[in-house]
Amino acid sequence: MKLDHVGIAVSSIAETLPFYQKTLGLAVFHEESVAAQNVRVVFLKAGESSIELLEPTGEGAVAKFLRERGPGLHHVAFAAANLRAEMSRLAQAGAPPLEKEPRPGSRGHHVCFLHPKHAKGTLIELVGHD
Ligand code: CMX
Repeated sequence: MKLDHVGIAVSSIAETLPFYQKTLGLAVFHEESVAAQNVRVVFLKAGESSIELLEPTGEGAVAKFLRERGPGLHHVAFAAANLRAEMSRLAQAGAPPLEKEPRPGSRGHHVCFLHPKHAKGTLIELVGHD
């Protein structure tokens, strides 16, 4: 599986962007609010992959993460050519996704997540590129 993006939880995208844009020299190519997840996200191009900054807009996974663990690495996302097939394969391999069905994510893709307890301590996202 190819790395799709790395998700970083931040309290404020506005306060974080100058570091990624000016200090690291990355360019923003997508911005979106994901209402179902209560987050606003910004994607920056990093070679063939990208960095996703996630800022909470209300209560949810990212707000809780920031409260309990502070800003930083939130998830690692891989591109899946056939998301449903990959979800079945992972469930059979002892790493069942949190979702029974792919759910809508950002940039128009369907996604699923693997709980950190099934992924050696890191939240993993699969992004469907079917
Ligand atoms: N990375 C690593 N560990 C994490 C974590 C993360 N992002 N989020 C929570 N944890 C750890 C907690 O620190 C805690 O660890 P300990 O048990 O050692 O204390 C444990 O996981 C808690 O797990 P939990 O009680 O099952 O549940 P939480 O309420 O903390 O939720 C999770 C965790 C992964 C189930 C939830 O965050 C989730 O459903 N995530 C998927 C959706 C998501 O993250 N959406 C935001 C991104 C949307 C986008 O990219 O568009």
